[in-house]
Amino acid sequence: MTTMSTDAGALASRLVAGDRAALARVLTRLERDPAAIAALDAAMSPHTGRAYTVGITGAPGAGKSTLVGALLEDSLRADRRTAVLALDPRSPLTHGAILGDRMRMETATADPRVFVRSMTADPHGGGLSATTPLAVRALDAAGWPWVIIETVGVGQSELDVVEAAATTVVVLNPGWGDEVQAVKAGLLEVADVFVINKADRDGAAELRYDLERLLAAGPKGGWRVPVLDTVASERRGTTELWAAIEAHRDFQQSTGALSVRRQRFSALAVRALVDRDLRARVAMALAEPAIVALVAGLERGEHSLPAVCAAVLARI
Ligand SMILES: Nc1nc2c(ncn2[C@@H]2O[C@H](COP(=O)(O)OP(=O)(O)OP(=O)(O)O)[C@@H](O)[C@H]2O)c(=O)[nH]1
Ligand SMILES: [Mg+2]
Repeated sequence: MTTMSTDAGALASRLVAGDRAALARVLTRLERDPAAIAALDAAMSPHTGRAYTVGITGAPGAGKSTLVGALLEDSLRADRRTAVLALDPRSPLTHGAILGDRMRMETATADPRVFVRSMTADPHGGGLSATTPLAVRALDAAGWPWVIIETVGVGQSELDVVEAAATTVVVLNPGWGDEVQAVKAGLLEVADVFVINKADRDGAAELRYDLERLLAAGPKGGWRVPVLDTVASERRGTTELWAAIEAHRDFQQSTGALSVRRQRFSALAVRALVDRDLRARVAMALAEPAIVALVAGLERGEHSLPAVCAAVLARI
């Protein structure tokens, strides 16, 4: 145990000193080695609190990865050091698309000013994974001033990214009749910036009109949510997107909203790990012979369901 935490401490010091290989190893261990998390995070913790996180979310195929690739190219031009966490869905059906994404973004990453890492999203993770907040903290401790998180999907259950990010960018496309419905169903509240990507296609003006009509209801806590057109595949509109993100950051810094967002991120980080830990303990309790027997008794009408649940809860 002592050697393990010393290892973790040494690895974390290298990460803090800017060693990319150490960062990559830490991210792998955070994902795969739950026993190492405590020592790693403790060593990195004093170096966190400076990174600015940007969430990029939107329906599958909206062009999120292309957009992030374009934002990275802009970062290189502007000397803005930027790290990316790209969340992959776990479904094997989309595996081809995942590899495509990884390759598209990782071509930009030979440059030391950018860093790209893929992570697998949990089925329960709200579009993220239990270790995403830990990974964000690692990138923060490693000194990355900008951390972009690309999530999978954007259903009602994939909105955890909103809690993870200081600025949330929602990517929509023209010509999708249900886009504005989705906005009404909750995206309006979560978007700090709207992007109409694939603005080279028909229907961009109509989508903008619909969005602006919905947004006219009033500025969100004093922030006027901008609607930007982009053609990510041609890197059009991405400089303006960076400008909007920076304007939102400045706005939040000046109003104090940023510290509220940082607290929300911390709460998410705690919840994600506690959730995962509880799920593991419940699974362990359900496998215990005494509990298996109680569950069997439930079938025969020997116990009430709440009584069995109470027995499980008493075990964890
Ligand atoms: N016409 C046009 N096509 C685009 C644009 N941006 C991206 N695409 C294309 O849209 C397709 C999907 O792009 P991705 O960047 O993989 O989309 P994504 O949102 O990351 O997709 P998932 O991660 O699978 O949800 C690709 O074929 C892109 O080349 C754009 O501005 N205009
Ligand atoms: Mg993608």
